[in-house]
Amino acid sequence: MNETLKIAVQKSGRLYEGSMKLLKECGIEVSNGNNQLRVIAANFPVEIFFLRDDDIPEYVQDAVADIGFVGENVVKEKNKEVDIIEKLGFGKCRLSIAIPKTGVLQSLNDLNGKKIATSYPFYSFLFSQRKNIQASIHEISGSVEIAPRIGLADAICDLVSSGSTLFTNELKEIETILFSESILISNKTLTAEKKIILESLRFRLSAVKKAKNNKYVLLNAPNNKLDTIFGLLPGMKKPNNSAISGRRLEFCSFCNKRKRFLECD
Ligand code: PRT
Ligand code: ZN
Repeated sequence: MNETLKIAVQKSGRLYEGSMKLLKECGIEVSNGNNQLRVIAANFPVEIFFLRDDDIPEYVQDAVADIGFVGENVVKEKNKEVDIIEKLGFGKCRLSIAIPKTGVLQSLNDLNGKKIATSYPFYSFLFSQRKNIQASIHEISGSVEIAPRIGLADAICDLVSSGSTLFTNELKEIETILFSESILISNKTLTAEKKIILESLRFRLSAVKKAKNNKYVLLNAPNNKLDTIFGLLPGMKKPNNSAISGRRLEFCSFCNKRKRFLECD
């Protein structure tokens, strides 16, 4: 039987573009999913399911999808039975505790007996237990940053990336409880055939990662300077050195096309 690997990605939102770009960089051709729940790749045995990010861990746990691209923050909060495979390098942010810039609260210890508003109640609770803070956790689904100003809570626990939302709302970060980025998660009981497809996808992902960390530098230089240049370039291996001495290319000054090789003087 020819199986396909079902990949869950965010339908719209901050992770959608990064997920689709990564699939494209892996050479997987899919249409962009506008108003579709599911698309099948043209050239690789995968199908993409477009879902709300909050639902992805559960769908992967329940094998509605085999794997998913989702924020580590969501995976930690939902606490489902999935395997965390690898980090994907986009959607970076941090989950932090923040308090009003001016006010009586100064540090984590001042949160005892206080209210923390968050969309991450499970992870915030775990953190407060670990730090032995007796705070009450108040779950809200959006606009967490306004909670202290409207008197709903004394502090917040929310995602931060640039920090401008906190700044605009006169809040300051006092503790980061999780550094997060998009990760690849997998169902725990993939068939042997699906595991092979996943391995092949992971091979492509690692090639994309390697390519992002490397640059291809092409330069012409005099022979007597090559050792100095090799010493300066932090390449993976010694750069390739092709001799071009004795010949040079001539380009047409009108169309810029290569005309011929000339012998150097
Ligand atoms: O509709 P759906 O449920 O799928 O999407 P969503 O609205 O729940 O999620 P979305 O698209 O906002 O975020 C998806 C994922 O992006 C999150 O789960 C994180 O993994 C990641 N991510 C990265 C962020 C941010 N950066 C981020 N800055 N998610 C949210 N924010 C918000 C944050 O909540 C706060 O309101 O941006 C604001 C802070 O940003 P700065 O730049 O002002 O600090
Ligand atoms: Zn969501």
